[in-house]
Amino acid sequence: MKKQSAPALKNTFNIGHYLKSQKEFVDSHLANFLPPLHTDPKSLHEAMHYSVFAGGKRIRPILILATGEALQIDRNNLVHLACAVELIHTYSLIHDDLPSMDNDDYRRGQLTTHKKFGEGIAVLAGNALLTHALKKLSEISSTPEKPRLSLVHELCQAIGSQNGMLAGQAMDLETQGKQFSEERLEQIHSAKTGALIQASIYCVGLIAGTSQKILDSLSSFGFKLGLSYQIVDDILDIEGSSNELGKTAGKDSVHKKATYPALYGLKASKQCSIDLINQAIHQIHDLGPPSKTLIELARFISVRRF
Ligand code: GRG
Repeated sequence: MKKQSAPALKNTFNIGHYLKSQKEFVDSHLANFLPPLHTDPKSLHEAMHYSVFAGGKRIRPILILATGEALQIDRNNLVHLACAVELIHTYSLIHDDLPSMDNDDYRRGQLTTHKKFGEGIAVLAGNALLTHALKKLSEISSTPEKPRLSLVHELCQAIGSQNGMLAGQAMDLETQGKQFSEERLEQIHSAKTGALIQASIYCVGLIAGTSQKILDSLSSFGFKLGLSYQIVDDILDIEGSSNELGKTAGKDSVHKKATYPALYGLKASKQCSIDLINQAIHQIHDLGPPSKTLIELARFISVRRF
């Protein structure tokens, strides 16, 4: 008799439902995390709330929660970190959209902050989100002082001018319209987008008080995942519509930006993002079954369509 192969186990994990429920959890805390909406100066607080709630997938906070699940810590201990990272990310988007940067009219499907509130308030709203995030992080009562200081340090490093987000943005501006090498491209993407994602994941390890070995694995995982995230962002800029993306599509080639598709083409860029995710997943092999959701999320990131 012909042998039947064992039926494939049903994968009951639904990424769509998961992302929706985690986003709702994050959003339910973000409003209280921000300074109250109707307090002075009203225009500034209104612009901060507007920018944060204009939309957004909340991928970084969701990665933080999934990393927490992998390390088996209570997600309530990660709320401050998740909200702070989303505020920092939103600050970067507000400034990235300014006329002196990418000069965009739409973000997250809404008017950009400077289009809605004017350039002055938009600059201040970005600065205020960053400052508020760091203040709130320094106050987390559930995390002892030493790791709390370390996580503020890690995040500042990740968004600063020495290989952090600001470095990446500056290198991005310097490289526009010029020839660039493979190494330079990886450096720009890792700094501009990867570093904050990497630090977000690493900081969960700090809050969990995990071993240096696991911290190192989380760091390698986050590095590869963060780089893959920006490669997919480059791909979507070509393949996605402005409607799907909630921002103007096709701007990278107009601005002659350093991107993976510009250097390698679309097909090789897609393969590269998938390869990076497979390498990333390999890094957290030792975390075992609790990392299942984090792995699903990483896989989704390499093939996301929005
Ligand atoms: C200080 C003037 C001044 C400018 C700084 C910080 C900065 C400008 C730019 C950072 C560069 C940047 C915006 C990087 C992030 C790239 C990226 C992948 C953005 C999209 O992130 P998603 O897909 O977006 O998570 P949503 O809207 O879902 O949150």
